[in-house]
Amino acid sequence: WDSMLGAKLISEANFDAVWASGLEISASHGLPDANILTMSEYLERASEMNDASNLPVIADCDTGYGNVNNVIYLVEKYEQRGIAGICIEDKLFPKTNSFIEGRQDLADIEEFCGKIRAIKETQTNPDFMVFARVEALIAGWGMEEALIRANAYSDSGADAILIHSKKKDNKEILEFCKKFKKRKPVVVVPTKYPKFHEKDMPKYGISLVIYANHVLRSTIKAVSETLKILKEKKELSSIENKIAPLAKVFHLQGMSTLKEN
Ligand code: SPV
Ligand code: MG
Repeated sequence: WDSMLGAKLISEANFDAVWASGLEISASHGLPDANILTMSEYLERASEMNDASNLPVIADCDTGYGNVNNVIYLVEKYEQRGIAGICIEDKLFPKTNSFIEGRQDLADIEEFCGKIRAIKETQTNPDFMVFARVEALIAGWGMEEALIRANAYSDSGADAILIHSKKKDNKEILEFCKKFKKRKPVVVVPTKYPKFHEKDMPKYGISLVIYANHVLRSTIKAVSETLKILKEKKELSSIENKIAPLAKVFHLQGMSTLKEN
């Protein structure tokens, strides 16, 4: 899926920010979400999203692509390209997507805190944000571990805590929020627990929701359906009302400005 068109549509739909998803960027290259791509490749896409929309871009930076020195370099580069904030997760490089079954090794707490402190010391724009993502629940290390980490990352200067869960309901997220006591804004990614309604989130201290893969998944389905119809050589007119009109394409391309010029 296209980063520039995607960001334009997100902007048109009046969202507050664009999530430069590691999963989506990897998938758009036909590659697993496992740091097969390099930092520069992820940055290139995040940067395209930033250029194409008037929204802040929050970039998924996985584990920071290495140790604290990689993270320092990353912050310099992402800030230079105007990215509004980054999210780093407490796993080991190379990470794998949180929903892949099997072992998910977690970073040493102190080392991860060092990365957060380094980001805060390196950033030159005071508004540049770092979300620290806690993977303890994903890795099966339990609630206590998740809270120890969320508190340590908060103490190290994280602007928000992203708590990730792969449970089918929101129970562990709610337990986390209650015990975390709104120490920092909480960010959630309700891919696996879609019944948790946004209107019920603020009272638990949840300030931001990331719809991490819904655009990619809807694109895959829509494109596959169109291709099926084309391949079956049904009448072309049968898809005409299912796809965007060319006028929409011209609009996204800025054709009217071109004509005016
Ligand atoms: C992403 O969009 O790449 C994320 C969210 O990190 S998740 O896929 O749920 O890990
Ligand atoms: Mg990711």
